Amino acid sequence: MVKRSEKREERKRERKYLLVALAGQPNVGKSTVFNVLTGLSQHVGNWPGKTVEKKEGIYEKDNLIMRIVDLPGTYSLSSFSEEERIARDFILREKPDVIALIVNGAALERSLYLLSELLLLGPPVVLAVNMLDVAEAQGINIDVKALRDSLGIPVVPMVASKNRGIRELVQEIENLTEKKTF
Ligand SMILES: Nc1nc2c(ncn2[C@@H]2O[C@H](COP(=O)(O)OP(=O)(O)OP(=O)(O)O)[C@@H](O)[C@H]2O)c(=O)[nH]1
Ligand SMILES: [Mg+2]
Repeated sequence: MVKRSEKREERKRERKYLLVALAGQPNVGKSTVFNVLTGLSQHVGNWPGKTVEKKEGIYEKDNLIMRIVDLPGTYSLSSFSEEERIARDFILREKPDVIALIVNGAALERSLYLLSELLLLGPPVVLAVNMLDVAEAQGINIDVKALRDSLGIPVVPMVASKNRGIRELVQEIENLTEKKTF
């Protein structure tokens, strides 16, 4: 017979703790994704020694616990601005398990430079192509499969303000960390 305390220990062991960074340019929907995922668990403060706001929160579902950090919006990570330095230093120092890059699907090409910089930093990247409603209204059709195949990373179509694609983003984050041992 398995003792109750052993069972509890077993459940604890199965828990998966992940650190996830949300990156992207200003105004692409990062905070919308962050709010949907973290709800009331948010903690808002400042980055150490900086006047830039730091938001983090927890997403919890079954055995998955993700600490999510909403990085400052940046066009690049070349360290020209305080925001860029904060985003870059966070990724290099804290080594998140996954970086979720949120981009504006109506202006996709503008985000590819930031994507190329993130891919060089190490952690796996999932690309969330947001604002697809805006893209559609402009007659822009994004071929998600072609993007996925050419980039070789997971790509999630998304309309964050309508809650579309959020569940799929969590799933891709889980998939990327499947082989991680704790
Ligand atoms: N139409 C549309 N609007 C969206 C979508 N996602 C977010 N928005 C809206 O876009 C605006 C900007 O979203 P935020 O989540 O604040 O963007 P952000 O990337 O956090 O912006 P910064 O923090 O300023 O860098 C808000 O008014 C959102 O409601 C979407 O998929 N479609
Ligand atoms: Mg924001």
